Amino acid sequence: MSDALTRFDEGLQLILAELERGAFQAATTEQELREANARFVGAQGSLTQLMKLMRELPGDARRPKGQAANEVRARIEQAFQGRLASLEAEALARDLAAPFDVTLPGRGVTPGRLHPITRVKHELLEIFESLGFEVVDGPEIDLHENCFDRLGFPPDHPATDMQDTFFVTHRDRGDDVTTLLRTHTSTMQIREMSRRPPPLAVVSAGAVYRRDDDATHSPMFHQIEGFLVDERVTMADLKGVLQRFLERLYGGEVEVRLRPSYFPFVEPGAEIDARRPGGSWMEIGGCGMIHPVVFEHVGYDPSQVSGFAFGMGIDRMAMVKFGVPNIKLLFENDVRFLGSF
Ligand code: FA5
Repeated sequence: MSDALTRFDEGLQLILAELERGAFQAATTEQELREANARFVGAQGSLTQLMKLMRELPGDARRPKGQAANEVRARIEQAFQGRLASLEAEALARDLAAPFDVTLPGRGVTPGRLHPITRVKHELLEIFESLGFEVVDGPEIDLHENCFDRLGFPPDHPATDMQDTFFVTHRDRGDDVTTLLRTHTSTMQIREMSRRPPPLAVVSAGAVYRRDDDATHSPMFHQIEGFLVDERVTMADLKGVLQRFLERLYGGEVEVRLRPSYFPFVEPGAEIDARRPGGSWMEIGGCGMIHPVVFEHVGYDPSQVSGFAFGMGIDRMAMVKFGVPNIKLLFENDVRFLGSF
């Protein structure tokens, strides 16, 4: 018998003996078990080393010895898998047997919720709905005509200046039409009145955009617009609706003051101020009787119909309601802040 053959046989016997002696049973962790396995079949393992002797075996012995080695390899694998399964079972049994403290605080799920602006917006819309107004929605990108021209803004009005408006496309740049991010929700007056005949009572809320930026002005903010058109509508109707609206919003007595002001699309026009008992006057938005020129631009007969319109800032109302000092806090999306409402 060749020397290599003897060493090969003895090597296999040694490995089998080690297995018999419980080479894997001694391992008490998966890490130890894997180390023990590597001592047989790892790169430097005893079986791996033994296989290198194959080349030196006599030709007719290679096949049976290769088979014998493969059987040993299979036994190693079987013993390894067996011990791995029992280690896992032991770990599970330990976990289940460990005392379980039902008084430990649970891992809470944090539910999402609507943004404070969205909540105030819904509240405002619901109040107007209860007063008989229909709720509609409109686009934030609109035509220059709907935002300015058809509302009676003269072509050189400062609000149409690049200073105040974000333009999307511009005739001056060679585009077909001038489109912009709406600077107010009054676009909805033109859109809705052009679509259908009077009478109508409509309210619409959403985001508007201006080149404004300080503690009480954000480049993106929210407005709610309302308008009512019928025969013989008066300023008294306007004030009555605003009065009712504010009483419901603040849940009690509110004084409403209309302070003369100018907007191209109303005549007369006014700022809306409100005051709760003992409080100070707060400016809420603008309002007025819809200008005859607006009626002409939407195809209504100004001698037949009259109407009122109002537009209010939602963010300012939310700031007052929630005591938020800076409008930017509302839009920074910091959940530590938003989660506190
Ligand atoms: C208008 O936008 C008119 N469209 C309102 C109107 C409608 C008048 C219908 C007459 C008839 P004004 O620019 O004042 O008006 O804005 C209305 C309200 O939006 C303001 O009172 C204020 O509360 C809010 N607002 C205006 N600019 C900002 C801003 N940058 N950030 C937050 N709120 C703003």
